[in-house]
Amino acid sequence: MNTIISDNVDRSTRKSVIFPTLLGAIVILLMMCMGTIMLLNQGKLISISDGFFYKIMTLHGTGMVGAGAIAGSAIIYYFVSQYVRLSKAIFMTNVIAFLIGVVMILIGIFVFDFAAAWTFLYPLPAISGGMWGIAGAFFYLGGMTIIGTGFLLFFLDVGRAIIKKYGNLGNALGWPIIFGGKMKEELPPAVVAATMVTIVNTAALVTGAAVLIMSIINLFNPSFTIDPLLAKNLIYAFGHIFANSIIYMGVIAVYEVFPKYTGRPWKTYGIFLIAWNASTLFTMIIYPHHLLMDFVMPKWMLIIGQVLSYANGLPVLVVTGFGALQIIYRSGIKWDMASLLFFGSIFGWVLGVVPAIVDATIVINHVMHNTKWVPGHFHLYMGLGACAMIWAFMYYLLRVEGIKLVSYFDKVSFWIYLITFIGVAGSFLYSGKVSAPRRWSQHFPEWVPADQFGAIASFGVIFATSIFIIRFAVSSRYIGSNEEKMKTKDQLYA
Ligand code: HEM
Ligand SMILES: [Cu+2]
Repeated sequence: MNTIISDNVDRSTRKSVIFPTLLGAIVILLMMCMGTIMLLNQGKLISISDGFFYKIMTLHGTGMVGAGAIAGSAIIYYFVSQYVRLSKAIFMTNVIAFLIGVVMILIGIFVFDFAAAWTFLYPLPAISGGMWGIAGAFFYLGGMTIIGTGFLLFFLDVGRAIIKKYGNLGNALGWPIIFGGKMKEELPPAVVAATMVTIVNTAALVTGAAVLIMSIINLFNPSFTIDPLLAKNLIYAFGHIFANSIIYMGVIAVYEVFPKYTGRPWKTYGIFLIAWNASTLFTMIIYPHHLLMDFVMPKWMLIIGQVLSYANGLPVLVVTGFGALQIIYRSGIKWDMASLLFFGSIFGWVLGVVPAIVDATIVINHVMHNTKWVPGHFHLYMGLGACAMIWAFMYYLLRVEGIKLVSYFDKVSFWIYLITFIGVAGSFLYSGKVSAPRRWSQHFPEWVPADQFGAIASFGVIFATSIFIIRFAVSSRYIGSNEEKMKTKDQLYA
């Protein structure tokens, strides 16, 4: 059987998403290698200096989130362009800013030894105890500022385009429908999700820019100081929101693609819209769950942080999970790489939310928060959720061009990815359970077996990811090509 999958995206848009998607994917793969080096070191299978561990930890944390977001911006640009007019120039400006920022960050880390982690917690960048100088901190913080500015431009443009068509962001979040009215324009789920991401990320990026710039000024003029608690609040508001938004960017693709595979529409209805509105608000106000250990924080903020964390992603997760099941159930869906990966990504997202909810409980958090339990839960939903959505998007881009992808190799890679990623994240959760702290380059002997297990599993993740990327890279030259080439494509994987 051969279902024809197609969409209304024009050729120029198709072509322009190839580079950022591939760039994001390759950076993720390289960062996975950094992760493996860290695990091998924690597992005493290799030995690197502590300084080097913290450098690659800084790079891994920063790089993963940045790369996920740049690929996410391609997903937004690709699908949302069908409904509103986005600026290609601004989309590409963001990609260029990203590249410049990455180079600066690499210089900061590898030339000038910056290793304060992605959290760049004030005043650590300026006071490193001789580990790195002002130059390292400047290149790192400056690179982050440039990347953030690029993303801010991109989201401002998405917001502008949405407002132009829908009048205001409230309409694009479906308020008229929620309050029982009707809308003139059709409101596809992709636009609702893009609006949510635009709102939360604009807030995140402005917050991030503020604290980055204050930190940079502090580097050169130490008499200019910031309240450290305020700085921490700003940093975590920025980091929590921006990292979380990646999955909501990926979900846009889920909403667009399943209807094509099943021939059933994904509609926006009251509860769906309420869920997205709730997650918009929650995502922005629950970041204090990162500060539960800061006893000087106002208690009400911590309570909001805890209580709403339970509910944070849940509304969107529920409507997305149920929506997907409803659409797929008895639809005769054809399982190819794109549909498998999209379905797997929802599964991974659900799986990752469970340990997150456990951690968001204050009593448990006091015990668990600085353990590897925390990276454990976010590796589950970032790796199996957000990244799987990116891999799915790559396969979808090929599929929609009619490139046949029935290779056994790809499907085996899917299962390897799923199982070994559960292995990596599971090893983190287990380490957390046996009280291994997070961010320790050296582990006690009791913790070592789990690290070794995770390290071995990570080779499977790297292998499978390489297959996904090679497949996309090799076939991507056919994306946006003309009819004639399409014919040769059919022969390619027939
Ligand atoms: C093969 C896959 C991966 C491996 C082996 C890996 C390994 C690691 C290790 C060993 C750590 C340090 C844990 C500790 O605190 O002791 C870490 C931290 C982290 N990883 Fe991964 N990782 C992988 C994939 C990912 C993915 C897909 C993402 C996100 C898209 C990600 C994001 C992060 C972040 C944000 C941190 C926190 C860094 C920090 O604490 O400053 N990782 N990873
Ligand atoms: Cu958070």
